[in-house]
Amino acid sequence: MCAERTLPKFDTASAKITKEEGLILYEDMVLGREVEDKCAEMYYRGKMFGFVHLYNGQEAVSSGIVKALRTKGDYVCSTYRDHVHALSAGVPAKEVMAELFGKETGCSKGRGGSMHMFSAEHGLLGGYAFVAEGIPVATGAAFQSKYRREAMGDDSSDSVAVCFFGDGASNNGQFFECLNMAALWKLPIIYVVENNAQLPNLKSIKKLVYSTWLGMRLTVWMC
Ligand SMILES: Cc1ncc(C[n+]2csc(CCOP(=O)(O)OP(=O)(O)O)c2C)c(N)n1
Ligand SMILES: [Mg+2]
Repeated sequence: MCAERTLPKFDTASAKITKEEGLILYEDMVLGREVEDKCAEMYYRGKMFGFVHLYNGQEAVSSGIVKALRTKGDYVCSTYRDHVHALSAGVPAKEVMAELFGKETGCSKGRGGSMHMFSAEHGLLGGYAFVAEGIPVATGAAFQSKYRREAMGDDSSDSVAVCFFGDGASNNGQFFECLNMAALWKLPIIYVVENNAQLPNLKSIKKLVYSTWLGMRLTVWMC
C-alpha cells in the first residue's frame, strides 16, 4: 500500500497582498459571481440552450490563480465549468455572455457555447466538455514553451500554463499520463484540482474516501 505523504507547509504570513491587489481579486470574484447568477437566471428562463455548468463558490480559485499570471503570454486551460476562468483571464464579460447566447459576438463566435469558451488573445486555451480533455492541451502548451526555449534557443519563450480540472478528472488516464510527462520533462505548468467533492456517480461516503485518496495521489508528483 502507498504510504501517506505529508503536504509541504506554506508560510501564509509572508504572503502579503496590497490593497490594490486585493481589490483586483475582489472585483474579479464579484464579477464572476454576478455573471454566473445572471447566467443561471437566463438558463432557467429558457433563454440559453445546451448545458450550463456554474462556478458559484469557486471564484476565489480562479481569481487567485489566474490574476497571478501575466495578461499576455501565459496560458489558462479550463473545463466545462469555464465562464469564470474566461473572465479572470481577461475575456470581456460581454463576450462571455454573448457566447452563452450563441451570438457571433461571443468569444468563440457563438459556435462553442457554455462549455467552449476560447480566446487566443487572452491565452485561454478553451473550456472542454469531456472530463480531463484540457489536461493534455495545457501540457502541450507548456511543452512548446520549454521546447522553443531549450531546443530552439528562443530566450523569450517563458510562458507558464495553468490547467484547471475537477476532482473527477483525476480518475482519467490522461491525468496520469500528462502529470508523468510534466514531472519528467519539468514543464512550466501548474495543475489545479478544484476539489469541490462534486463527482457524479459516486455515493457520498465514497466521495469522502476519494478526496483523501486524491490528496495522497497528488503528493506523488510533488516529491
Ligand atoms: C470523458 C467524460 N466522461 C464522462 C463525462 C460525464 N461527466 C460530466 S461531469 C462529470 C463529473 C466531473 O467531475 P469533476 O471533474 O470533479 O468536475 P466538477 O463537475 O465537479 O467541476 C462526468 C463524469 C464527461 N463529460 N466526459
Ligand atoms: Mg468535482
